[in-house]
Amino acid sequence: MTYAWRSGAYVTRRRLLVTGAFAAMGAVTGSAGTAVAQPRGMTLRARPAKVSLGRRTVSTWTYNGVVPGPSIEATAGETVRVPLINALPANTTVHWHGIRIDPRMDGAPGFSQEPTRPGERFDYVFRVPDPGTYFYHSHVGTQPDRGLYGPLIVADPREPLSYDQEITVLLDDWLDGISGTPDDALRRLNASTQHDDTLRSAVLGGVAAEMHHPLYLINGRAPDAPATFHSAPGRRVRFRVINAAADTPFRVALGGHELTVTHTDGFPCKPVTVDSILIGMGERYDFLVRLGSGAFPLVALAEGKRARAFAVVRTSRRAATPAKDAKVAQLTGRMLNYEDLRAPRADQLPRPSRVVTVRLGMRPSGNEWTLNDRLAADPMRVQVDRGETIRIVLDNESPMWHPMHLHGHTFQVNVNGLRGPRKDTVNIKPRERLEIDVLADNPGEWMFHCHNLYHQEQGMMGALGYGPPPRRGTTHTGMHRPAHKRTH
Ligand SMILES: [Cu+2]
Repeated sequence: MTYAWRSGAYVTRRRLLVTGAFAAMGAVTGSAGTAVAQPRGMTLRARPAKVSLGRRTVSTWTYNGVVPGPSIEATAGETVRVPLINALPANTTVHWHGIRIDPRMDGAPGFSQEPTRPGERFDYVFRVPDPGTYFYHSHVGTQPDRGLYGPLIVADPREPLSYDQEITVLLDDWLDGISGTPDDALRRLNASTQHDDTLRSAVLGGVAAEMHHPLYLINGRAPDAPATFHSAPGRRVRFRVINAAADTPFRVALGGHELTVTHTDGFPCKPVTVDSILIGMGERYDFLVRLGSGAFPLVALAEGKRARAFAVVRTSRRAATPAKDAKVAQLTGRMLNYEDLRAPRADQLPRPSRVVTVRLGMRPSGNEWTLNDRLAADPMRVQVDRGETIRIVLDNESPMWHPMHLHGHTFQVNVNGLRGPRKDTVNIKPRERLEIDVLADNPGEWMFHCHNLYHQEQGMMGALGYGPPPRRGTTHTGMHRPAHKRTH
């Protein structure tokens, strides 16, 4: 534990990523936040492993043999060094989701980086310009629906919030090694033109997902052997919630507590207090909670799926452990809306100078998803000039919601003419139009895609690029890209 003098009060800054196995022993992983910048590094070895998800052990692909992968922690302004060693039987990359990164380090195969081949190594070296809650994951094929993801937490050297403890929560849906592999799941979807009508969610305006996953996880643990986060009554805790799932939007609540939301996708927002948050794939929310005394269910309801992920927040040794199906009144209380969220003045982007429309569509096949009628093989491209701000109107003409993610930038959502939150991933419901303002401040050729992994693999992948399109067969960095090395 370290103490730092801030605004006339001692602030305790402790960071805890508690895995279920460690929590069961009363131990925690993670390191104390410090005021002194230190070089950060962590080798990621992508490799097959057997992992325990609670009562169930599965064979999957991991970073360093654990799910989630190790927590990578840095301070804004630092340079992070992460050698990737590929011990998988397939090409892979690491994408640093939400980071305004050097494009050569973005892990976007076919855009700005060659994938790393089996047995090879690639050194990711990049600066993290902005504090906040991020994560990393493979960006090759269906690999993110295996165990290839982990948290990336960037501390603010001038953290304005005061709190006693941090808890990082990674949400995931899991099928690998239980109902085949994610590639099997994609093949099943590609062979079907019908959507499963049981997967409906009122808050997402229709069918919410492509499939039922057998398990829903918090920090790699299923509800039958949940992660336990240990704290103390009266502590003010900063939760950092990351939705790393492939196909599951979650509604998150903590039994008996309100949540004061402070950050959207890493960036600050004007604090707003709610009972629950809806979090799409690729989104992150930070919220503060003053904990009561007891043992409380932390629940992530899988929207449309009649299932949940579950963990326990314990501040009392004596309190009975809540049941995994415990009723949590907050789930049906006031849910966070984008309309509730405002970026503070310092984080507002310049007004846009022009408007571009991107239509989200579904082909009559029912299993191909388009951006401006185009599929990933011949992608839509939004062209920008360095320094301009453009407004992108996301017009969802398809019958499903989509969490759209832009690489390399954080945009500002324009909510009913008001200056909404800074985000890099935004949910658009069926038949909804939503405006995002993008400041073109990071030249490169960037992915712009649906973060439903299966929609991405069924075509919903476009580009945002600076200046004229790159020549075919080259990447933004000018590397020759031989046809045989294409990943899809
Ligand atoms: Cu989608």
